[in-house]
Amino acid sequence: LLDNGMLFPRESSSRELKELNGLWAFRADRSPNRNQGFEEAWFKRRLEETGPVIDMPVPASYNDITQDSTLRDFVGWVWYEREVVAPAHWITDEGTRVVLRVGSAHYYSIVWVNGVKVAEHEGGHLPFEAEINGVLHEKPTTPCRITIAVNNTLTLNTLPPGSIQYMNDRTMYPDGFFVQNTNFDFFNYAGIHRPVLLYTTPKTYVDDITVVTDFFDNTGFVRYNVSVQGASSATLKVTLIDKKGQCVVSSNTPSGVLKVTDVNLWWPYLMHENPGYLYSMEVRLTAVGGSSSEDVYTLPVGIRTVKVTSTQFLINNKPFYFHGVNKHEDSDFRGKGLDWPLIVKDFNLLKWLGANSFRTSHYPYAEEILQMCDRHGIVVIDECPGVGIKDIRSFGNASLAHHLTVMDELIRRDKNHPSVVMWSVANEPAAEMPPAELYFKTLIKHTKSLDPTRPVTFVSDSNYARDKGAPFVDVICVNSYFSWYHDPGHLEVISIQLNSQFDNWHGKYQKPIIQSEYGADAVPGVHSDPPMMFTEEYQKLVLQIYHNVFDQKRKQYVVGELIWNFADFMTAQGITRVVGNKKGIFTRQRQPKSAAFILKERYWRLANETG
Ligand code: BDP
Repeated sequence: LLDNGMLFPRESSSRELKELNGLWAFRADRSPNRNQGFEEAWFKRRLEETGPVIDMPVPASYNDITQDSTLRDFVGWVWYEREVVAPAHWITDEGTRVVLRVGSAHYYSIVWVNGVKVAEHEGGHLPFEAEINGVLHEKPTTPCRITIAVNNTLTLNTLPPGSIQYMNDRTMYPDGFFVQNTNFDFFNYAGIHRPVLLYTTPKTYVDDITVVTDFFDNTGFVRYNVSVQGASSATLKVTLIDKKGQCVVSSNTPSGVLKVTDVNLWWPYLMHENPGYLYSMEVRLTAVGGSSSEDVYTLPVGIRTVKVTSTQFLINNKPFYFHGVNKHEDSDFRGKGLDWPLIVKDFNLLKWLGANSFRTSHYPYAEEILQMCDRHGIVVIDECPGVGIKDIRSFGNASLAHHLTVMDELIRRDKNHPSVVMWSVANEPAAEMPPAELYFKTLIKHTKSLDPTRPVTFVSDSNYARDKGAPFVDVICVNSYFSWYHDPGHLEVISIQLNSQFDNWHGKYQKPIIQSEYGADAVPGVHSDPPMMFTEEYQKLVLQIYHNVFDQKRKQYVVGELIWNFADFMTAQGITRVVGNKKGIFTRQRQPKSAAFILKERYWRLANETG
């Protein structure tokens, strides 16, 4: 198990923060074995001293920044570097702990500070950090050099998995030719995708906080646990503050239960006139002994419950119906890089649409996005990067061990977000393969042991009768593309096939069902009547026919519908993708296709009917 916390870095009276976003020096290691950077120890000197560099924005994927297709499609190590001058007192003050944090970098990262390795991390969608006091320059005026090497290679044991295929026929392929194969349908964008920053804490500090909430009548309960690192003895004060800034309850113990009278519950968007209510939990820690220092960390807390019955998904004991979307972190130029204008635009579009939820298909999104969900009451199914687990070798022990670690890291980061109501451990794995049974049994049991309070699912596209993972999930999530991947062009099959799908799954498992994906590609501006595949009319009709069936089944046990996809997104090049996947109801530039208006009308109607 992981031995330290991963609290979102926040400024406070005891913590400072310095963002390192902006331009970094950059070079892809194009040597045949992609190993020149290590052989020549590029981290030991300034990057521009070891070869040519270009400007690279952070955060951003590097793929779409230049005009060079070989960089867009690059596989291997790329090197980032920048210098920073830390405030002098960070270095001179004995009591200050300086931490370097990378929000995420895809896929494998190694970090050096002043030539000394400080961190190594596998996995492209979760943060990692290192305490760097020991390697900061002693002279406060000297800049400190940060080097980050990132490798996007995916193998059978990475998450998501992939494989490298060498083409050795020299009559067909140039020397050294290889391709990165993947089993997922989005571009394998790479680079430093989320903010890099330095922050400080005192040497005795709040390392982690866990909250679990409940309520009874008008009283809310916040069960909390604070873990502290540093001095062996410290005193602690925990205060819960409401939106008006009033202290509602406080305590002096590192763990306990805070009782909140006249509680304001956290409600989803459109289910309540005041959605997304957050309290602030201020933790004030005072180290006792030698240098008595204070650390202050404030965590937003939403008080709500989640429960699942055989036919319902309950939030605060009220039936919740997911009318929402699947998304991607994806946009022009930035690829998967965190971008505030895009994030805020997307939230405005979600609200315009009347969407109350989304799934983080197919990997954990930036924590900044979850914070927005908390504040706006957008409900989240939090998915790990377990997408494309199709090869039987990706069900082996090495893969499973890494998958368990990813769940550790995901839950450590996201456990306190009220918006997160369910974990999804995978998308469309080959769940009918024999090893899938033990794999999912182990994975879901592990997830539940890390967080006993939230339901767990994985998203299935396999046959209800042969799916070996479904017995272990709390909610059945099914993807289907009737009249698209099956019976293309035959809209008349949708009703019967969708009804059978629901009857079969619920008949077998007696669990609530979410239609976790459905949809059709539409090239914006392409029209035909009668409708044909790839036109806006066809996309609209597919949705409408699905909706008619949802309307019958949601009175029984269907608890949600998530369109595939919120917006068009980039994929690998291939014969079924016209510059990316076009199943968005918005274009990649976030303009509506005809289907968006159908969905908007429906979601607002559902909001009025179901709350
Ligand atoms: C589903 C996948 C999703 C794809 C979608 C599609 O879960 O990632 O993008 O199909 O093909 O099977 O559009």
